[in-house]
Order: sequence, then C-alpha cells, then structure tokens
Amino acid sequence: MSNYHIKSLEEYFKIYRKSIREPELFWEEVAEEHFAWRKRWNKVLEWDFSKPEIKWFEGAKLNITENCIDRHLLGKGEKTAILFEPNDPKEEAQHITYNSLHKRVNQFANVLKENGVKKGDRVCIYLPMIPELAISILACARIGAIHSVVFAGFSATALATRINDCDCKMVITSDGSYRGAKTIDLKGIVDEALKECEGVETVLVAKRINSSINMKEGRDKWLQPLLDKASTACEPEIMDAEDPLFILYTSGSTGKPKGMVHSTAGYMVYTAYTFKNVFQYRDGDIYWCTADIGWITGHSYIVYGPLANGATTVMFEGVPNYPDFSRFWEIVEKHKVTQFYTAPTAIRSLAKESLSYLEKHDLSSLKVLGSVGEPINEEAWHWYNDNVGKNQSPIVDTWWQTETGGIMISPIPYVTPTIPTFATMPMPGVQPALMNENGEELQGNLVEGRLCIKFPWPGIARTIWGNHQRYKETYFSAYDNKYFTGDGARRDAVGYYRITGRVDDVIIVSGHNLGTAPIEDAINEHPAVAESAIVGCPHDIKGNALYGFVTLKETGESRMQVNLRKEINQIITEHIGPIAKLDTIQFTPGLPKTRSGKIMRRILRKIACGDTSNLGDISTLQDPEVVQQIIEGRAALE
Ligand code: 7RM
Repeated sequence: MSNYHIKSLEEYFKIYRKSIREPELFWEEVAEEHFAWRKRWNKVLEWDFSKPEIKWFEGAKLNITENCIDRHLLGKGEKTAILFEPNDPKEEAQHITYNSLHKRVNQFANVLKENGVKKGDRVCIYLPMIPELAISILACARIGAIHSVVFAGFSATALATRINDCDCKMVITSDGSYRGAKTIDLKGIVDEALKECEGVETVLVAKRINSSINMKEGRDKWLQPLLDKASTACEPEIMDAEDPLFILYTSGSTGKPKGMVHSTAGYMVYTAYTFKNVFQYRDGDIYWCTADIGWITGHSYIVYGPLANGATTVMFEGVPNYPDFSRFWEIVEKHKVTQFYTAPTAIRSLAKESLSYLEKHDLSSLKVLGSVGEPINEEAWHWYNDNVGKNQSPIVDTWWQTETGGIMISPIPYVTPTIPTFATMPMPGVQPALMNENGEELQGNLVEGRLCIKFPWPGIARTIWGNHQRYKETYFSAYDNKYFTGDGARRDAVGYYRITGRVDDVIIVSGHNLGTAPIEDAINEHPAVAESAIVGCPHDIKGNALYGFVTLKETGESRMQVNLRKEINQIITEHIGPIAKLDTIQFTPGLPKTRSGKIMRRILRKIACGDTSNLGDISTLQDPEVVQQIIEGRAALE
C-alpha cells in the first residue's frame, strides 16, 4: 500500500488513521516517495499555533519547477502539460508539451532576471487565461521570485492596492483580453493603477488582442521580442522549504485584502497529494478545472497540483456562454476531458438553460466531477449528477480555502460514497474540529458548530504578507490552539461533514439558529427560481426577520409574484419549518457577486435593512450596477 494513492475505502481509513497518529511519519513518506529534493529536511514539522508558527520539511532544499517540469522530461517530455483552449472556438487549441513548457519557462525566467528580478522580489501578474499566465508563474518560481497573481477582472484601484501592499517591482500583463464577445483593455487598467504605484520599475506586456496601447518609455516592454532572444536554459534557484512561493490576496469581511503567503515545499506536497487523490488522476487523463488562475483554485489545481503529477491540465480562456451555453460541453467532447472541476454558481447558471446545449455533446469521457467555492445546493447537485455525469461520475464536493492551500474535506471518487451537499470526509492529515459558542470541541456525531482544524497540514498559509498579527487574530484567536476557518459545519450520523456556510451568515430567529444555505436550498427547489440569498434584519420580537432576494429563471413560466411568494414560503415550510418563512421576498434581476462568484451578503444585508448610506467597497463586484437595481427594487416594495 502506498500512502500516495488511495484506492479503496479501507485504504482511506488506514491511511487516515496513520496520518493522525503519526502525522510526521505520514507526510515524510509522502514527501520521500514522490518528489525531487536537492537536500533532505532536518525536521518534518515544527509548529506552535499560539505564535503562530508552522514549518514543514525545514532544512530541505528544492525548486518547485524541477518537480513540476524537469523531472517529467525523461519519459513524458512529449506529453501535453498545458492544453490551452482559446476564447474563440475557431482559434486552434495549443498543446504545450513538458519539453516546450520547460523551454518557455526558462526563457521567461531569463527575461525576468535580465529585467532585474531577483530571488525574494515580488512580481505582480495581471494576465488573462493565456499560456503566459501559467508560464510566468512558473518562471517566477524558477528564479525564486514571489508571484502575486491578481485576477484580471479586478479594477485599477484593487490592482494598485495589491501591487503596493507587497511592493511589487514588476507587473506582467497583456495588451488586452478576450471575454466572450468582448475585449477588455487590460493595459489601460494597469496604466491607471500604476499612477498610484511608485515601486513598479518594469511592465512586461504580452500581445493577445493586437490592440493599440500606450507603452511608457523606459517602463513598458513587449514580452515576445525579449523571450525570442532569451536562452532556453535556466538553472533553477535552489530554495529553502519554507521560502515563500507566492502571495495571493483574499478579501476579508472587513479591512483591506489579506495577502496570504504560501510556502514552497509544504504547498507543493499538499497540492500534489490532494490533486492525485481527489481527482484520482491517472496517466492519460485530461483534467480540466474551469477556475481562473487568479484564484487559489487555479494556482493549486490548474498549475501546481496537476503539473507536480505530470498531468495534462486544460486552461480555458473563455466563458461558459460564448458562443453559446454549450461551450463547456463542446470542450469536454473535443478534448475528451476525464475530470471536470467547476463552481456551483457555474452549474446553476448552466442549469437555467435548455438541456439541448448539453445533449448534443458526447460527455462519456468524464469520470469525475468536482465542485468548489460555496455550498452546492441539492438541486444543482442533482442537475450536475444527472445531466453532466449521467449518474456515472462521482461528484467531489471539495471544501477548502485560499488559506488552506489545498482541498481539506472531500470525497475521494470511487472510494467515498457521496451524499448530495456533503463534502464528506477529511483528507489524510486533516483534523477537523467542530466548536460550540463556549469554545468547547463537540465530540461525537450529529453535532453542528464552527469548523476549526486542530493540527497543521503542509498546505496552510504561513502568514499574511506584512501583518503577522492580523494572521494570528483572524485565524488563531477565536479558539485556543486551533485554526478557525470562518465556516460552520455539521457532522452527520456516520461522521460526514456538511459545510453549512460562513458562520457570519447564521441568523437567529426567535431563538432558532437558521443557516442561510438550507433556506436558499429550499427556495432554489422552486422551478421558477434561479438563485436566492437570505439575510437577517433586526426585528423587535423575533430578534431577526428573514429577508430573501430571489432571482427568477428567464425561461420559467411567468406567474403572479404574489403567488410565487406564497409558493416559496410553502417550500421553506416544507423543507425547514414555518420558523424559516421569509418576512420579505424581493425579486431581483441579479445578486451582487464577487468576481469569483460569491454572493456579497454584506451588501444585501445593508440594503434589506434599509441602511444604504455606506455600502463599503463595491468596486470588486462582477456587476456593480445590480446594487442600484436592488436598492430601487427594495424601495418599490414599500
Ligand atoms: C477554494 C475556495 C473559501 C470559502 C470557504 C467556504 C466556501 C469553498 C466550499 C465552500 C461549501 C464547499 N477558496 N467554500 N468550497 N463552502 N462547500 N465545497 O473557494 O478562499 O475563495 O473561499 O468558500 O465558505 O471558507 S476561497
């Protein structure tokens, strides 16, 4: 039995038990078996959650790109590493082999060096989903520079904040990007942002849309001519296990974004291990994660995890609805995708559309379906399972966070029996704990509480860039000696975990704790409903009143809204009980979402409660206009 690849439920339990009893031995064996080290570690783990300080594989030396590229060259050199599928289906896909990836990363790394980037320097990457994005990430890692990828949908202000927070000396961007039928002037956004960023010396610009842009003399350089001149050889910088690999910003409920810092060795081992098991990746598979590399899901499960396993990873530039809603399924058929990993919000948006988009494509190559980013509601789970998986592909509902680096709680397909909306069981090495309000750990099954992790795993972020105190306060101060996730979870009769949502979203009504997710699940069962979000507003008698924002399916039959309101409350009563009935239901054309598809309840809460004086920063929303529509809709209700 290998620790590295779990093949049966029995093995899972055996390996899991070992990983808890002897975590150091367990991770040491994984690290030994499957990675290339320049020097072995002195100590597997050193930790103290009260400082907090976490060190994995201290003393070891390595370069992550040697693990993700070089060691596959012998034997897998001509295998496709990155399969690039462009926005426009008429443009040809690119198969970037491991050999070619090696050359291109080395060339890029040499360009970085020639432009003054050294080990430890921060480089901001603001690129669309084109090969240069993955290649520039790896090029930074090749020379020990710390990459900070900013999702290319963020505004100039958001970009400037992130560039300045970690003092990036270089920005890598493109002339523009394609997004469905639209183009976006990325370089213009960078120019705007850089008015506020004095530390940036160089901007490297990839050509993607051939737009005419301004190039600032002495600062801006076209990337391709530099790459063409650069050598294809570049010795990897040998890094310490705990050297930072990258920074990735995540927005908190308050304050400025937190620059989560991930380490080199621990992150590599953890993402590789979880990728292998959660997707049951086997040689010859074609794995596709639809996330943007600008998010942690893309870092860990488009770039590092797959490449560390010598996998073929699809990188898709476009959107699910261009040229039409069959785009995802067309790609699955075209490349014979075996593992497909996406977000509930994408599933729900596709489920709104006609099944014919899906039915005209052969999806029989699929073996595993993944979900990530938010709780997946039952209706979406079944739609995914029945129509995409044809009831043949297990769904892995993977719970994790930017901070955790990799997947923490998830079924292992073909190993763990799945139940809709349950993330099921922890990955080896992960020790969840559910806590009550008094800070006590809840023992046994059939309990619900706040989700903490009580032992370090190799992928955990080590600090917040420039603010270790905030790291400590945010994650290690709510409960003694435990990492607090900010999520709530339930443990069912057999020990399966169901993530109930952010604990800040629990609403107490007449003394009853109501999670927003189960209420939303119930509402979403209504055939006319597309999506919904529930918030609580102060109420004299009940403590809180429930206010629901509901978007309707465009394709649904039109009904009287008063009837719909009754029917929605009827469904809630059926699923949860009359206590969860909504006091107010507002129909709205859309919900305010972050660029990664998370509903911004903070904004909805303020609108619902009639406090629109200060909505905070709404610049990071997908569609800021929707906020005004919701405010007007709220006024019209009265
Ligand atoms: C990977 C990612 C983290 C937050 C997390 C949860 C929520 C993520 C699930 C989920 C229920 C899931 N990183 N979340 N996955 N909730 N089930 N399978 O999304 O940093 O952007 O977000 O997302 O609330 O704390 S993230």
